[in-house]
Amino acid sequence: MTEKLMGEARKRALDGLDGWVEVESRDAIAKTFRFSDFNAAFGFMARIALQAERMDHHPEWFNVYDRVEITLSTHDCGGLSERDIALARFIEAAART
Ligand code: HBI
Repeated sequence: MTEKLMGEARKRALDGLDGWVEVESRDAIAKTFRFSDFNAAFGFMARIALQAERMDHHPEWFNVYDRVEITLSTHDCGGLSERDIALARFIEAAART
Protein backbone atom coordinates (compact mmCIF):
# COMPACT_ATOMS: atom_id res chain seq x y z
CA MET A 1 0.00 0.00 0.00
CA THR A 2 1.34 3.42 -0.96
CA GLU A 3 1.77 5.84 1.94
CA LYS A 4 0.37 9.36 1.97
CA LEU A 5 3.03 12.05 1.99
CA MET A 6 2.69 14.09 5.20
CA GLY A 7 4.54 16.54 7.42
CA GLU A 8 8.15 17.51 6.78
CA ALA A 9 8.70 14.95 4.00
CA ARG A 10 5.72 16.37 2.15
CA LYS A 11 6.90 19.95 2.58
CA ARG A 12 10.39 19.08 1.33
CA ALA A 13 8.99 17.21 -1.66
CA LEU A 14 6.69 20.09 -2.67
CA ASP A 15 9.48 22.66 -2.18
CA GLY A 16 11.57 20.65 -4.65
CA LEU A 17 8.97 21.00 -7.42
CA ASP A 18 8.52 23.99 -9.73
CA GLY A 19 5.14 25.69 -9.91
CA TRP A 20 2.87 22.89 -8.75
CA VAL A 21 0.00 24.01 -6.49
CA GLU A 22 -1.97 22.05 -3.94
CA VAL A 23 -5.57 21.56 -5.10
CA GLU A 24 -8.09 23.06 -2.64
CA SER A 25 -10.88 20.52 -2.87
CA ARG A 26 -8.80 17.33 -2.49
CA ASP A 27 -5.32 16.05 -1.66
CA ALA A 28 -3.64 16.52 -5.04
CA ILE A 29 -1.22 18.81 -6.88
CA ALA A 30 -1.79 20.54 -10.21
CA LYS A 31 0.08 22.50 -12.84
CA THR A 32 -0.85 24.00 -16.22
CA PHE A 33 1.63 23.81 -19.11
CA ARG A 34 1.52 25.92 -22.30
CA PHE A 35 3.18 25.03 -25.60
CA SER A 36 3.63 26.61 -29.00
CA ASP A 37 0.83 24.56 -30.59
CA PHE A 38 -1.16 21.32 -30.34
CA ASN A 39 1.67 19.24 -31.84
CA ALA A 40 4.05 20.26 -29.05
CA ALA A 41 1.39 19.75 -26.37
CA PHE A 42 0.49 16.30 -27.64
CA GLY A 43 4.14 15.25 -27.97
CA PHE A 44 4.57 16.20 -24.30
CA MET A 45 1.49 14.15 -23.39
CA ALA A 46 2.75 11.17 -25.38
CA ARG A 47 6.07 11.16 -23.50
CA ILE A 48 4.22 11.33 -20.19
CA ALA A 49 1.81 8.56 -21.20
CA LEU A 50 4.66 6.15 -21.93
CA GLN A 51 6.38 6.97 -18.64
CA ALA A 52 3.09 6.72 -16.71
CA GLU A 53 2.62 3.19 -18.00
CA ARG A 54 6.19 2.28 -17.02
CA MET A 55 5.57 3.69 -13.53
CA ASP A 56 2.04 2.29 -13.29
CA HIS A 57 1.06 5.77 -12.13
CA HIS A 58 -1.21 7.92 -14.28
CA PRO A 59 -2.03 11.63 -14.53
CA GLU A 60 -5.46 13.20 -14.61
CA TRP A 61 -5.27 15.73 -17.39
CA PHE A 62 -7.15 18.06 -19.68
CA ASN A 63 -5.91 19.35 -23.02
CA VAL A 64 -7.15 22.16 -25.23
CA TYR A 65 -4.88 22.93 -28.20
CA ASP A 66 -1.63 24.26 -26.66
CA ARG A 67 -2.64 23.90 -22.98
CA VAL A 68 -2.30 20.82 -20.78
CA GLU A 69 -3.69 20.90 -17.25
CA ILE A 70 -2.35 18.08 -15.09
CA THR A 71 -3.50 16.88 -11.68
CA LEU A 72 -1.56 14.26 -9.73
CA SER A 73 -2.86 12.21 -6.83
CA THR A 74 -2.52 8.62 -5.69
CA HIS A 75 -5.86 6.86 -5.69
CA ASP A 76 -4.41 3.88 -3.81
CA CYS A 77 -3.88 6.05 -0.69
CA GLY A 78 -6.46 8.79 -1.34
CA GLY A 79 -3.89 11.57 -1.45
CA LEU A 80 -0.43 12.73 -2.37
CA SER A 81 2.43 10.22 -2.34
CA GLU A 82 6.06 9.92 -3.46
CA ARG A 83 4.72 8.41 -6.68
CA ASP A 84 3.13 11.78 -7.56
CA ILE A 85 6.36 13.61 -6.80
CA ALA A 86 8.34 11.23 -9.01
CA LEU A 87 5.89 11.67 -11.90
CA ALA A 88 5.83 15.47 -11.39
CA ARG A 89 9.64 15.53 -11.70
CA PHE A 90 9.47 13.55 -14.92
CA ILE A 91 6.75 15.88 -16.26
CA GLU A 92 8.84 18.97 -15.49
CA ALA A 93 11.78 17.48 -17.36
CA ALA A 94 9.54 16.50 -20.29
CA ALA A 95 8.21 20.06 -20.53
CA ARG A 96 11.76 21.39 -20.90
CA THR A 97 12.65 19.19 -23.92
N1 HBI B 1 -2.45 6.23 -11.01
N2 HBI B 1 -2.62 8.40 -10.26
C1 HBI B 1 -2.67 7.08 -10.01
N3 HBI B 1 -2.92 6.67 -8.75
C2 HBI B 1 -2.97 5.35 -8.45
O1 HBI B 1 -3.22 5.00 -7.29
C3 HBI B 1 -2.74 4.42 -9.49
C4 HBI B 1 -2.49 4.91 -10.77
N4 HBI B 1 -2.27 4.05 -11.78
C5 HBI B 1 -2.33 2.63 -11.61
C6 HBI B 1 -2.55 2.21 -10.22
N5 HBI B 1 -2.75 3.06 -9.25
C7 HBI B 1 -2.48 0.75 -9.93
O2 HBI B 1 -1.62 0.48 -8.85
C8 HBI B 1 -3.81 0.07 -9.60
O3 HBI B 1 -4.55 0.78 -8.66
C9 HBI B 1 -4.60 -0.28 -10.81
